[in-house]
Amino acid sequence: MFHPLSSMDFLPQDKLRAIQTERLINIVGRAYERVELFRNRLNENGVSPLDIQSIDDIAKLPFMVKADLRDTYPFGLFASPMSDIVRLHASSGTTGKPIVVAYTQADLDVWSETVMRAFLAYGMTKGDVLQNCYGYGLFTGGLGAHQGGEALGATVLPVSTGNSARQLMLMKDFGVTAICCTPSFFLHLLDTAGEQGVDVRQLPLKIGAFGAEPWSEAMRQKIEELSGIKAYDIYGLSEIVGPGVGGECQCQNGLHIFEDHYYPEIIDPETLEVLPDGEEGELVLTTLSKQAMPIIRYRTRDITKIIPERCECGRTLRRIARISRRSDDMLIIRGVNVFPSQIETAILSIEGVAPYYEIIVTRDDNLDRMEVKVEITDALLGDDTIKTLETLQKRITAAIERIINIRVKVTLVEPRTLERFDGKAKRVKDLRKI
Ligand code: DLL
Repeated sequence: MFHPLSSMDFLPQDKLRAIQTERLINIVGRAYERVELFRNRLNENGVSPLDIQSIDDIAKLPFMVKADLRDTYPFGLFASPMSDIVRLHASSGTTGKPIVVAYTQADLDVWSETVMRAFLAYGMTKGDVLQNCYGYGLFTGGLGAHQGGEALGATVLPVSTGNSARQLMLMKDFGVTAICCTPSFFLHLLDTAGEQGVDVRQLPLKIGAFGAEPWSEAMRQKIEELSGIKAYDIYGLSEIVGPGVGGECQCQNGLHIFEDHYYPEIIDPETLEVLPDGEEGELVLTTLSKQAMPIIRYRTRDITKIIPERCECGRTLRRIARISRRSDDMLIIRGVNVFPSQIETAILSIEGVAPYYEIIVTRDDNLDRMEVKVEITDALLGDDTIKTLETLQKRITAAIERIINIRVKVTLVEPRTLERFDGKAKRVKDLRKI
Protein backbone atom coordinates (compact mmCIF):
# COMPACT_ATOMS: atom_id res chain seq x y z
CA MET A 1 0.00 0.00 0.00
CA PHE A 2 1.56 3.30 -1.09
CA HIS A 3 1.66 6.13 1.44
CA PRO A 4 3.47 9.45 0.84
CA LEU A 5 5.67 8.76 3.88
CA SER A 6 6.84 5.45 2.47
CA SER A 7 7.79 6.66 -1.02
CA MET A 8 11.40 5.46 -0.49
CA ASP A 9 10.06 1.90 -0.41
CA PHE A 10 8.95 2.19 -4.03
CA LEU A 11 11.99 3.79 -5.74
CA PRO A 12 12.99 2.50 -9.16
CA GLN A 13 15.90 0.07 -8.79
CA ASP A 14 18.49 2.33 -10.48
CA LYS A 15 17.60 5.26 -8.20
CA LEU A 16 17.90 3.04 -5.13
CA ARG A 17 21.29 1.79 -6.29
CA ALA A 18 22.49 5.35 -6.92
CA ILE A 19 21.52 6.29 -3.36
CA GLN A 20 23.22 3.18 -1.97
CA THR A 21 26.41 3.95 -3.91
CA GLU A 22 26.55 7.55 -2.77
CA ARG A 23 25.91 6.61 0.85
CA LEU A 24 28.40 3.75 0.86
CA ILE A 25 31.18 6.00 -0.46
CA ASN A 26 30.39 8.56 2.25
CA ILE A 27 30.19 6.10 5.10
CA VAL A 28 33.40 4.30 4.16
CA GLY A 29 35.19 7.68 3.98
CA ARG A 30 33.78 8.69 7.35
CA ALA A 31 34.69 5.42 9.06
CA TYR A 32 38.19 5.39 7.52
CA GLU A 33 38.87 8.89 8.71
CA ARG A 34 37.42 8.55 12.20
CA VAL A 35 37.45 4.92 13.35
CA GLU A 36 40.85 3.40 14.06
CA LEU A 37 39.73 -0.23 13.91
CA PHE A 38 38.19 0.30 10.48
CA ARG A 39 41.17 2.24 9.13
CA ASN A 40 43.65 -0.39 10.34
CA ARG A 41 41.61 -3.22 8.97
CA LEU A 42 41.32 -1.63 5.54
CA ASN A 43 45.06 -0.96 5.51
CA GLU A 44 45.83 -4.54 6.57
CA ASN A 45 43.64 -5.82 3.74
CA GLY A 46 45.21 -3.46 1.21
CA VAL A 47 41.88 -1.74 0.53
CA SER A 48 41.61 2.01 0.07
CA PRO A 49 38.38 4.00 0.42
CA LEU A 50 39.06 5.05 -3.18
CA ASP A 51 38.43 1.45 -4.27
CA ILE A 52 34.77 1.95 -3.38
CA GLN A 53 33.12 3.46 -6.45
CA SER A 54 29.80 1.63 -6.50
CA ILE A 55 27.59 -0.36 -4.16
CA ASP A 56 28.93 -3.56 -5.76
CA ASP A 57 32.40 -2.72 -4.44
CA ILE A 58 31.08 -3.43 -0.94
CA ALA A 59 32.38 -7.01 -1.30
CA LYS A 60 35.95 -5.63 -1.23
CA LEU A 61 35.50 -4.48 2.35
CA PRO A 62 36.42 -6.60 5.39
CA PHE A 63 33.73 -7.92 7.73
CA MET A 64 32.94 -6.71 11.23
CA VAL A 65 31.91 -9.11 14.02
CA LYS A 66 30.51 -8.84 17.54
CA ALA A 67 34.01 -9.18 19.00
CA ASP A 68 34.93 -5.86 17.33
CA LEU A 69 32.28 -4.16 19.44
CA ARG A 70 33.47 -5.98 22.55
CA ASP A 71 37.16 -5.23 21.94
CA THR A 72 36.54 -1.50 21.45
CA TYR A 73 34.19 -1.25 24.47
CA PRO A 74 32.82 1.22 25.30
CA PHE A 75 33.37 4.05 22.79
CA GLY A 76 36.11 2.84 20.41
CA LEU A 77 33.92 2.64 17.30
CA PHE A 78 32.42 6.11 17.57
CA ALA A 79 32.77 8.33 14.50
CA SER A 80 31.19 11.38 16.16
CA PRO A 81 32.34 13.37 19.17
CA MET A 82 30.40 12.63 22.36
CA SER A 83 28.90 16.13 22.14
CA ASP A 84 27.04 15.05 18.97
CA ILE A 85 25.83 11.78 20.45
CA VAL A 86 22.35 12.11 21.89
CA ARG A 87 21.60 8.48 22.86
CA LEU A 88 23.39 5.30 23.89
CA HIS A 89 21.85 1.84 23.93
CA ALA A 90 23.47 -1.45 24.92
CA SER A 91 22.95 -5.13 24.23
CA SER A 92 24.36 -8.46 25.37
CA GLY A 93 27.98 -9.15 24.64
CA THR A 94 29.37 -12.65 24.78
CA THR A 95 30.91 -12.20 28.23
CA GLY A 96 30.24 -9.92 31.19
CA LYS A 97 30.27 -6.58 29.35
CA PRO A 98 27.52 -5.38 27.03
CA ILE A 99 28.11 -3.91 23.59
CA VAL A 100 27.37 -0.21 23.14
CA VAL A 101 25.50 1.53 20.32
CA ALA A 102 25.48 5.30 19.75
CA TYR A 103 23.19 7.65 17.85
CA THR A 104 23.36 11.27 16.73
CA GLN A 105 20.07 13.13 16.31
CA ALA A 106 20.26 12.40 12.56
CA ASP A 107 20.69 8.68 13.37
CA LEU A 108 17.63 8.73 15.63
CA ASP A 109 15.66 10.40 12.83
CA VAL A 110 16.63 7.67 10.35
CA TRP A 111 15.80 4.97 12.89
CA SER A 112 12.35 6.48 13.57
CA GLU A 113 11.76 6.77 9.85
CA THR A 114 12.50 3.11 9.15
CA VAL A 115 10.36 1.84 12.05
CA MET A 116 7.59 4.13 10.81
CA ARG A 117 7.93 2.70 7.29
CA ALA A 118 7.60 -0.82 8.74
CA PHE A 119 4.44 0.20 10.61
CA LEU A 120 3.03 1.88 7.48
CA ALA A 121 3.64 -1.31 5.52
CA TYR A 122 1.46 -3.20 8.01
CA GLY A 123 -1.33 -0.71 7.34
CA MET A 124 -0.88 1.18 10.60
CA THR A 125 -1.64 4.93 10.35
CA LYS A 126 -2.04 8.11 12.30
CA GLY A 127 -5.03 7.49 14.50
CA ASP A 128 -3.97 4.01 15.55
CA VAL A 129 -3.49 3.46 19.28
CA LEU A 130 -0.25 1.50 19.69
CA GLN A 131 0.48 -0.48 22.84
CA ASN A 132 4.25 -0.82 22.99
CA CYS A 133 5.24 -3.73 25.23
CA TYR A 134 8.85 -3.95 24.13
CA GLY A 135 11.18 -3.24 27.02
CA TYR A 136 12.14 0.40 27.56
CA GLY A 137 15.70 1.06 28.65
CA LEU A 138 19.04 0.08 27.20
CA PHE A 139 17.27 -2.50 24.99
CA THR A 140 16.48 -0.90 21.63
CA GLY A 141 13.00 -2.43 21.31
CA GLY A 142 11.04 -0.05 23.54
CA LEU A 143 12.34 3.33 22.44
CA GLY A 144 12.79 2.20 18.83
CA ALA A 145 9.15 1.17 18.41
CA HIS A 146 8.08 4.21 20.43
CA GLN A 147 9.77 6.72 18.11
CA GLY A 148 8.48 4.94 15.01
CA GLY A 149 4.92 5.06 16.35
CA GLU A 150 5.20 8.76 17.16
CA ALA A 151 6.76 9.56 13.76
CA LEU A 152 3.69 7.94 12.23
CA GLY A 153 1.41 10.07 14.36
CA ALA A 154 -0.05 7.09 16.20
CA THR A 155 -0.99 7.37 19.88
CA VAL A 156 1.73 5.44 21.67
CA LEU A 157 1.27 3.73 25.06
CA PRO A 158 4.74 3.16 26.52
CA VAL A 159 3.75 0.23 28.74
CA SER A 160 7.00 -1.75 28.42
CA THR A 161 7.13 -5.46 29.29
CA GLY A 162 5.43 -7.65 31.87
CA ASN A 163 2.27 -7.46 33.96
CA SER A 164 -0.13 -9.04 31.51
CA ALA A 165 -3.28 -8.35 33.56
CA ARG A 166 -2.54 -4.62 33.48
CA GLN A 167 -1.61 -4.77 29.79
CA LEU A 168 -5.02 -6.31 29.06
CA MET A 169 -6.87 -3.74 31.09
CA LEU A 170 -5.19 -0.91 29.16
CA MET A 171 -5.81 -2.67 25.86
CA LYS A 172 -9.54 -2.77 26.60
CA ASP A 173 -9.93 0.62 28.27
CA PHE A 174 -7.81 2.65 25.81
CA GLY A 175 -9.23 1.11 22.64
CA VAL A 176 -5.84 -0.21 21.52
CA THR A 177 -5.74 -0.99 17.78
CA ALA A 178 -2.10 -2.09 17.35
CA ILE A 179 0.42 -3.80 19.58
CA CYS A 180 4.13 -4.52 19.45
CA CYS A 181 5.91 -7.12 21.57
CA THR A 182 7.64 -10.46 21.23
CA PRO A 183 5.32 -13.05 19.64
CA SER A 184 5.63 -15.30 22.70
CA PHE A 185 4.57 -12.48 25.01
CA PHE A 186 1.51 -11.84 22.85
CA LEU A 187 0.53 -15.52 23.12
CA HIS A 188 1.00 -15.22 26.87
CA LEU A 189 -1.29 -12.15 26.87
CA LEU A 190 -3.89 -14.22 24.98
CA ASP A 191 -3.62 -16.94 27.65
CA THR A 192 -4.24 -14.31 30.32
CA ALA A 193 -7.19 -12.95 28.35
CA GLY A 194 -8.64 -16.48 28.19
CA GLU A 195 -8.28 -16.90 31.96
CA GLN A 196 -10.08 -13.59 32.50
CA GLY A 197 -12.86 -14.42 30.06
CA VAL A 198 -11.80 -11.63 27.66
CA ASP A 199 -12.24 -12.40 23.96
CA VAL A 200 -9.54 -10.37 22.19
CA ARG A 201 -11.38 -10.91 18.88
CA GLN A 202 -14.11 -8.61 20.18
CA LEU A 203 -11.63 -5.77 20.87
CA PRO A 204 -10.58 -3.12 18.29
CA LEU A 205 -7.04 -4.60 18.16
CA LYS A 206 -6.17 -5.42 14.52
CA ILE A 207 -2.38 -5.26 13.96
CA GLY A 208 0.59 -6.81 15.77
CA ALA A 209 4.29 -6.04 15.14
CA PHE A 210 6.17 -9.04 16.47
CA GLY A 211 9.90 -9.62 16.57
CA ALA A 212 13.06 -9.66 18.68
CA GLU A 213 12.97 -13.47 18.75
CA PRO A 214 12.46 -16.26 16.21
CA TRP A 215 8.92 -17.35 15.45
CA SER A 216 7.28 -19.56 12.87
CA GLU A 217 4.47 -19.54 10.34
CA ALA A 218 2.58 -21.95 12.66
CA MET A 219 2.88 -19.42 15.46
CA ARG A 220 1.55 -16.68 13.18
CA GLN A 221 -1.49 -18.81 12.33
CA LYS A 222 -2.13 -19.55 15.98
CA ILE A 223 -1.87 -15.85 16.92
CA GLU A 224 -4.14 -14.73 14.08
CA GLU A 225 -6.72 -17.42 14.81
CA LEU A 226 -6.90 -16.76 18.54
CA SER A 227 -6.91 -12.96 18.33
CA GLY A 228 -8.40 -12.05 14.95
CA ILE A 229 -5.51 -9.65 14.27
CA LYS A 230 -2.94 -9.58 11.45
CA ALA A 231 0.45 -10.58 12.84
CA TYR A 232 3.49 -9.02 11.13
CA ASP A 233 7.18 -9.72 11.54
CA ILE A 234 9.66 -6.96 12.43
CA TYR A 235 13.40 -7.55 12.43
CA GLY A 236 16.40 -5.67 13.69
CA LEU A 237 19.46 -5.80 15.89
CA SER A 238 21.15 -3.33 18.20
CA GLU A 239 24.47 -3.36 16.40
CA ILE A 240 22.82 -1.91 13.29
CA VAL A 241 20.14 0.28 14.89
CA GLY A 242 17.47 -1.76 16.76
CA PRO A 243 14.02 -2.77 15.44
CA GLY A 244 13.10 -1.62 11.94
CA VAL A 245 16.00 -2.93 9.86
CA GLY A 246 13.27 -4.80 8.04
CA GLY A 247 9.60 -5.59 8.27
CA GLU A 248 6.85 -7.41 6.45
CA CYS A 249 4.18 -5.79 4.33
CA GLN A 250 0.56 -6.86 4.02
CA CYS A 251 1.59 -9.74 1.72
CA GLN A 252 3.15 -11.40 4.83
CA ASN A 253 5.70 -13.07 2.63
CA GLY A 254 9.18 -11.99 3.72
CA LEU A 255 10.58 -8.89 5.39
CA HIS A 256 11.51 -5.87 3.25
CA ILE A 257 14.90 -4.55 4.29
CA PHE A 258 15.08 -0.76 4.36
CA GLU A 259 18.07 -1.05 2.10
CA ASP A 260 18.42 2.66 1.41
CA HIS A 261 19.85 2.73 4.99
CA TYR A 262 20.76 -0.88 5.86
CA TYR A 263 22.39 -2.78 3.01
CA PRO A 264 21.94 -6.59 3.10
CA GLU A 265 24.20 -9.34 1.75
CA ILE A 266 24.09 -13.08 2.32
CA ILE A 267 27.34 -14.98 2.79
CA ASP A 268 28.36 -18.57 3.30
CA PRO A 269 29.36 -18.54 6.99
CA GLU A 270 32.16 -21.06 6.32
CA THR A 271 33.79 -19.75 3.13
CA LEU A 272 32.64 -16.11 3.62
CA GLU A 273 31.72 -15.98 -0.09
CA VAL A 274 28.83 -13.70 -1.03
CA LEU A 275 25.88 -15.85 -2.13
CA PRO A 276 23.41 -14.96 -4.89
CA ASP A 277 19.88 -13.89 -3.97
CA GLY A 278 17.76 -16.95 -3.24
CA GLU A 279 20.47 -18.91 -1.42
CA GLU A 280 20.40 -19.37 2.32
CA GLY A 281 23.30 -18.14 4.42
CA GLU A 282 24.33 -15.59 7.02
CA LEU A 283 22.93 -12.09 6.79
CA VAL A 284 25.56 -9.33 6.61
CA LEU A 285 24.41 -5.74 7.08
CA THR A 286 25.96 -2.32 6.45
CA THR A 287 24.64 0.93 7.88
CA LEU A 288 24.72 3.24 4.87
CA SER A 289 23.86 6.44 6.68
CA LYS A 290 24.76 6.01 10.35
CA GLN A 291 26.90 8.88 11.62
CA ALA A 292 27.74 8.07 15.26
CA MET A 293 28.77 4.47 14.74
CA PRO A 294 29.07 3.23 11.17
CA ILE A 295 28.90 -0.56 11.05
CA ILE A 296 30.22 -2.01 7.83
CA ARG A 297 29.60 -5.58 6.64
CA TYR A 298 28.50 -6.78 10.06
CA ARG A 299 28.10 -10.54 10.37
CA THR A 300 24.75 -10.82 12.12
CA ARG A 301 24.91 -14.62 12.62
CA ASP A 302 21.26 -14.71 11.56
CA ILE A 303 20.51 -17.31 8.91
CA THR A 304 18.11 -16.39 6.11
CA LYS A 305 17.99 -15.77 2.35
CA ILE A 306 17.14 -12.86 0.12
CA ILE A 307 13.92 -13.59 -1.78
CA PRO A 308 14.76 -12.90 -5.44
CA GLU A 309 11.24 -12.18 -6.75
CA ARG A 310 9.69 -8.72 -6.61
CA CYS A 311 6.97 -8.44 -3.94
CA GLU A 312 3.34 -8.13 -4.99
CA CYS A 313 2.96 -5.01 -2.84
CA GLY A 314 5.08 -3.07 -5.33
CA ARG A 315 7.92 -2.23 -2.95
CA THR A 316 11.26 -2.38 -4.70
CA LEU A 317 13.10 -3.07 -1.43
CA ARG A 318 14.41 -6.61 -1.37
CA ARG A 319 12.97 -9.07 1.15
CA ILE A 320 14.57 -11.62 3.44
CA ALA A 321 12.85 -14.81 4.56
CA ARG A 322 11.99 -14.93 8.27
CA ILE A 323 15.08 -15.61 10.39
CA SER A 324 15.08 -19.35 10.91
CA ARG A 325 18.09 -19.80 13.18
CA ARG A 326 21.51 -18.47 14.09
CA SER A 327 24.95 -19.68 13.21
CA ASP A 328 26.18 -19.19 16.78
CA ASP A 329 24.93 -20.34 20.17
CA MET A 330 23.06 -17.18 21.18
CA LEU A 331 19.74 -17.90 22.90
CA ILE A 332 16.85 -15.45 23.05
CA ILE A 333 15.02 -15.75 26.35
CA ARG A 334 11.88 -13.61 26.60
CA GLY A 335 13.36 -11.32 23.97
CA VAL A 336 16.68 -10.99 25.81
CA ASN A 337 19.85 -12.26 24.14
CA VAL A 338 21.81 -14.71 26.24
CA PHE A 339 25.14 -16.34 25.41
CA PRO A 340 26.08 -19.57 27.22
CA SER A 341 29.54 -17.99 27.69
CA GLN A 342 27.92 -15.32 29.89
CA ILE A 343 26.47 -18.02 32.14
CA GLU A 344 29.86 -19.70 32.26
CA THR A 345 31.55 -16.42 33.23
CA ALA A 346 29.03 -16.06 36.08
CA ILE A 347 29.40 -19.64 37.32
CA LEU A 348 33.19 -19.59 37.25
CA SER A 349 33.26 -16.43 39.34
CA ILE A 350 31.91 -18.46 42.29
CA GLU A 351 34.01 -20.71 44.50
CA GLY A 352 32.81 -24.24 45.29
CA VAL A 353 31.41 -25.10 41.88
CA ALA A 354 32.97 -27.31 39.24
CA PRO A 355 33.25 -25.95 35.67
CA TYR A 356 30.44 -28.26 34.54
CA TYR A 357 26.98 -26.95 33.87
CA GLU A 358 23.96 -27.55 31.70
CA ILE A 359 21.43 -24.99 30.47
CA ILE A 360 17.88 -26.17 29.86
CA VAL A 361 15.42 -23.87 28.12
CA THR A 362 11.69 -24.58 28.01
CA ARG A 363 8.55 -22.61 27.15
CA ASP A 364 5.60 -23.06 29.52
CA ASP A 365 2.45 -20.99 29.15
CA ASN A 366 4.25 -19.15 26.34
CA LEU A 367 6.91 -17.89 28.74
CA ASP A 368 10.53 -18.91 28.33
CA ARG A 369 12.14 -20.53 31.34
CA MET A 370 15.78 -21.29 31.88
CA GLU A 371 17.26 -23.74 34.33
CA VAL A 372 20.98 -23.96 34.95
CA LYS A 373 22.29 -27.17 36.50
CA VAL A 374 25.65 -26.71 38.17
CA GLU A 375 27.93 -29.39 39.58
CA ILE A 376 29.33 -28.76 43.02
CA THR A 377 32.84 -29.84 43.99
CA ASP A 378 33.75 -32.84 46.18
CA ALA A 379 35.14 -30.43 48.76
CA LEU A 380 31.77 -28.80 49.10
CA LEU A 381 30.00 -32.13 49.26
CA GLY A 382 31.93 -32.90 52.43
CA ASP A 383 30.36 -29.84 53.96
CA ASP A 384 26.84 -30.38 52.73
CA THR A 385 24.82 -28.57 55.30
CA ILE A 386 21.65 -27.38 53.65
CA LYS A 387 22.52 -23.83 54.57
CA THR A 388 25.85 -23.92 52.69
CA LEU A 389 24.17 -25.30 49.59
CA GLU A 390 21.36 -22.79 49.78
CA THR A 391 23.82 -19.92 50.06
CA LEU A 392 25.80 -21.23 47.10
CA GLN A 393 22.66 -21.56 45.00
CA LYS A 394 21.66 -18.00 45.82
CA ARG A 395 25.12 -16.68 44.97
CA ILE A 396 25.12 -18.41 41.59
CA THR A 397 21.59 -17.14 40.83
CA ALA A 398 22.64 -13.59 41.70
CA ALA A 399 25.88 -13.82 39.70
CA ILE A 400 23.96 -14.98 36.61
CA GLU A 401 21.32 -12.29 37.06
CA ARG A 402 24.00 -9.60 37.35
CA ILE A 403 25.37 -10.54 33.95
CA ILE A 404 22.30 -11.47 31.89
CA ASN A 405 19.65 -9.47 33.72
CA ILE A 406 17.31 -12.44 33.96
CA ARG A 407 16.51 -14.56 37.01
CA VAL A 408 17.02 -18.21 36.20
CA LYS A 409 16.43 -21.36 38.21
CA VAL A 410 19.71 -22.76 39.50
CA THR A 411 19.86 -26.43 40.50
CA LEU A 412 22.94 -27.82 42.23
CA VAL A 413 23.85 -31.38 41.26
CA GLU A 414 26.36 -33.85 42.68
CA PRO A 415 29.92 -34.07 41.37
CA ARG A 416 30.39 -36.02 38.11
CA THR A 417 26.68 -36.30 37.30
CA LEU A 418 26.57 -34.03 34.25
CA GLU A 419 27.56 -35.38 30.86
CA ARG A 420 31.23 -35.06 29.81
CA PHE A 421 32.15 -34.42 26.17
CA ASP A 422 35.14 -35.58 24.17
CA GLY A 423 34.71 -32.97 21.50
CA LYS A 424 32.69 -29.77 21.49
CA ALA A 425 30.60 -29.60 24.65
CA LYS A 426 26.82 -29.49 24.18
CA ARG A 427 25.81 -27.65 27.29
CA VAL A 428 22.50 -26.21 26.07
CA LYS A 429 19.24 -28.13 25.75
CA ASP A 430 16.71 -25.89 24.04
CA LEU A 431 13.43 -27.79 24.33
CA ARG A 432 11.19 -24.98 23.07
CA LYS A 433 8.85 -25.77 20.19
CA ILE A 434 8.50 -22.58 18.16
O1 DLL B 1 15.92 -7.64 19.31
C1 DLL B 1 15.81 -5.50 18.19
C2 DLL B 1 14.36 -5.68 17.99
C3 DLL B 1 13.48 -5.21 18.94
C4 DLL B 1 13.87 -6.30 16.85
C5 DLL B 1 12.12 -5.33 18.76
C6 DLL B 1 12.51 -6.43 16.65
C7 DLL B 1 11.63 -5.94 17.59
P1 DLL B 1 18.85 -7.33 19.84
O2 DLL B 1 18.46 -7.46 21.26
O3 DLL B 1 20.20 -6.79 19.51
O4 DLL B 1 17.85 -6.42 19.06
O5 DLL B 1 18.70 -8.78 19.19
C8 DLL B 1 18.95 -8.97 17.82
O6 DLL B 1 17.41 -10.84 17.78
O7 DLL B 1 20.20 -10.75 15.55
C9 DLL B 1 18.05 -11.92 15.78
O8 DLL B 1 18.82 -13.06 16.14
C10 DLL B 1 16.92 -11.74 16.80
N1 DLL B 1 15.73 -11.17 16.16
C11 DLL B 1 15.34 -9.89 16.13
N2 DLL B 1 14.18 -9.77 15.44
C12 DLL B 1 13.85 -11.01 15.00
C13 DLL B 1 12.79 -11.56 14.24
C14 DLL B 1 16.50 -6.64 18.90
N3 DLL B 1 11.80 -10.80 13.77
C15 DLL B 1 18.74 -10.43 17.45
N4 DLL B 1 12.81 -12.89 13.98
C16 DLL B 1 18.85 -10.65 15.96
C17 DLL B 1 13.80 -13.68 14.43
C18 DLL B 1 14.85 -11.91 15.45
N5 DLL B 1 14.82 -13.22 15.18
